[in-house]
Formats: sequence, structure tokens, C-alpha cells
Amino acid sequence: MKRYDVVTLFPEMFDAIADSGVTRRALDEKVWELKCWNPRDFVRNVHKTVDDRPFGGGPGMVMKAEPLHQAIEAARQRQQQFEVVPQVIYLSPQARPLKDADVRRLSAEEGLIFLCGRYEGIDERVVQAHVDEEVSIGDYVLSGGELAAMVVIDAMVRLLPGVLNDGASAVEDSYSPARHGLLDHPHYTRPEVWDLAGERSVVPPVLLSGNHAEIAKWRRRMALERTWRRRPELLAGLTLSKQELRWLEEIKQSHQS
Ligand code: 9WO
Repeated sequence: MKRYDVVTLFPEMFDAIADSGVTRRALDEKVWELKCWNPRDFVRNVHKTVDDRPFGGGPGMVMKAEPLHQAIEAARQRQQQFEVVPQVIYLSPQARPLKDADVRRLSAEEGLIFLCGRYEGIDERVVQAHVDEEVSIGDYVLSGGELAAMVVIDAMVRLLPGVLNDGASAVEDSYSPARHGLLDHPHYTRPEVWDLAGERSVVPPVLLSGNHAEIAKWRRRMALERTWRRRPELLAGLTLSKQELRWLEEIKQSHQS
């Protein structure tokens, strides 16, 4: 079982992954566990102050070091019971954005502690003392690290054995865009003909043909076309087959006309 501890002023936010979808089912099946620690619970004074004004002046507030330190230590102690020595991850826009390879690397860890900041950030001495890795989910600022932590946890958990249904996970391994480096192909389901405001909207006939070799080729070609149109820079890192290079030429030709 993977063990994830989260240090956050807003533990209720994590109900979003604990109470819904495949992440919830995987929690029920003890594929992973989640324990939140609120720095506020480690403050002794009556006002439960977890933030203070920044040294040097300026707007906003900074999360105080001691409550964060106490919460991180509590999380470390819990993991130590299971003989896990967890890395501490700080969710921050001041980091290199996460890639699929990072998600796979982190999902291989037995336990992790996620540190979620709020306000203008956390006292830098906590980063120096505890943080092993800073992770960003993209170049934008959020109201706090919580949504980013949930993004990382969701992405890791779905990779764990038994989390996706068997068909899908088997397919994942050979077909995922991350593995083959292409974006996904389009998807269709019933009905074959959908009435959209009086217009007949149909499914590509090849998908109804029952010819699985042709279907696989169509999907691969659509994935290639989408990647070229939307994320052409992804193609640079790939080794394409002769067939795929032929398709790519056709795609470029048809784009010009
Ligand atoms: C910057 C800033 C500048 C001027 C005024 C206020 C400001 N707040 C911040 C800021 O970076 N706040 C962060 C809020 C402090 C750390 C936690 N917060 C956070 C994490 N926002 N966005 C993230 C995040 C994490 C991972 N990937 C993308 C965004």
C-alpha cells in the first residue's frame, strides 16, 4: 500500500479525491492511504495563528515555520511506523513543471509527504529543513498547493496496479500517449447516428467495421494527425515508422489544401 501524508490548512479539500471515482475505489481497496495533517492543530496559542507578516515588508502573509515543522514531523513519524522514509514534496509554481516521467518516478515511492502552502508562501527555512523536491503542475499561480497536490496524487494513483480496470491498464501500457509520445485518438460510443439539432452526426465507419487491424491503423493515424496539429513539438522526440512518416506527409498535404 502506498502511503501519502498531506500537510494542509484545508484537509476537507482532499475529500475530492477520497470520496469520488477511481481514487476512492483504490482507497477502499487499500491500494493507497491518505492522511492529512493541519498545521493549525499544532499551534498552542488560543488564536491558532499559522501565518504572520513577511520580514522585509510587503503585502500578504507567510506561513509560520513551527506549525509546519510540527505537522511534517507528525507525518514523518506516522510513516516511520511502516518503515517508510518519505520524500517531502512542496507544491510550488517556482519549480520545473511536472512531466509523465516524474509522475511515474514518484508513484514508485512507497510513501510521500506533500506540503501545501497558502497565502504568499511558507517560511523558506521550512523548505531548507524538510523539502526534498519542489513540484509544479504548470506555470500559473493557484490559491494554494492543495489542488496541485491532488493533481499529482490522482496521476500517481491511477498508475498503481489494479486501479484502472484490467483492460484499460493493459491498454495503458502499450497505448498511452505518454508511452508512445502521441496524443490520444478521438473516441465514440452509441448511438451510431446522433440527431444534433435535426442534423445526422455519425461515427467514422471504420470503427463499426469489426476490422481490428484497420481500426488500430485509423486510431494511430488520428493520434498522429492530432499531435501534428496541436503539439507538433512532441513529434521531434519520436521515431516514426515508414507507414507513420507516409501518413504524416499525407496529413501535411491535406492541411495545405
Ligand atoms: C505569489 C505572489 C506574488 C504576489 C502576490 C501574492 C503572491 N502569491 C504568490 C504565490 O506563489 N503563492 C503561493 C500559493 C505560495 C505557495 C502555495 N501557493 C501556490 C502553489 N500557488 N500555486 C501553487 C502551485 C503549485 C504547483 N503548481 C502550480 C501552482
